[in-house]
Amino acid sequence: MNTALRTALLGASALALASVPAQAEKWDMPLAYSASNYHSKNAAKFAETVKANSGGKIDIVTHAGGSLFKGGEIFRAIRTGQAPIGERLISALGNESPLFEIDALPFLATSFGEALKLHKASLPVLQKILAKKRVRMLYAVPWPPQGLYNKKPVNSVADMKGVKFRAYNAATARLATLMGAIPTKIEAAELTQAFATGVAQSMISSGSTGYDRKIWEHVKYWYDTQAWLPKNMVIVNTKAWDGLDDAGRSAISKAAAAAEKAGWAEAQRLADWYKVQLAKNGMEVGPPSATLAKEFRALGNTMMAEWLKRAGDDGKAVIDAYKAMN
Ligand code: PCA
Repeated sequence: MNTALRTALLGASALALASVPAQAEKWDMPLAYSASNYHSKNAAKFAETVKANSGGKIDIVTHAGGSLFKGGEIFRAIRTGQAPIGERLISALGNESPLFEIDALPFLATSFGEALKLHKASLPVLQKILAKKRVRMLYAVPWPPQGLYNKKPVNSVADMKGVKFRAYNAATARLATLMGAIPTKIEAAELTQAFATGVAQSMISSGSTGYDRKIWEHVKYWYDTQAWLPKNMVIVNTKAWDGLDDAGRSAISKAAAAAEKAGWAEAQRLADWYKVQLAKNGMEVGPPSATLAKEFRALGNTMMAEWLKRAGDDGKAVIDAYKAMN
């Protein structure tokens, strides 16, 4: 190749490089739940919006179903910077702080309206705790109200004695123990296998997760106990966040606000639809018996008293702020 041609080619490729947006960021975003779930779809839409808002400079790629990091690994991965951004079930982080368990306390907030108030009341203290761990919450979206899945009919808590119970956080494990059931922690991504092999026979979760995992292949009953509405949150590593310019941070903040709004609306829209799908696939779906409802409330009171002891003044302050909103 003659020198003139080589110079021309090098010049052309340098020009091509220069036309790539300066410092385009590619961010991998681990998600624990299946790609078809509305939380994951909402995160994918959030990623698209960030890309559009940033003129292509911030390219977030979602990895659903625990494929990049498993649910139990996601918080640590983001805290340590292995992943800049990701989604995690807030109440599974009770070992980081009891405050994270506030949205999984039975019967504290049992409707979408109450859950939104609890979200607003708890957000400032949660952001403070997260900031100490070098993490920032961008948005949070609820799961529909939690109900009891079981292989056999449940008329009272006594029917749960010795049942192998799938827990997704410390609160559901504690509830199982209080019922006389035997808890095992299992991520949603591993649920189908756990029920198929008999490792789990029961759980408390929304119609959403039962639907995603085709739970009717293993379990016949779902009791609509409306016990609480836990939330997923999308969090970003503070160093990654601080590394963006103002325009980048604003692109993400705007997309996060839109995702939070859309996510709450979608959860609410789907809540009844999921119940219909469970019934259509042969499950018995209905309210708990008066006895079960009463016993559940009593267990909820025990758990609230236990939590208030662990969560101290910060916990009490959030509960008081929440109650003042009602
Ligand atoms: N589904 C998630 C958490 C709460 C819910 O409804 C799960 O079962 O893992």
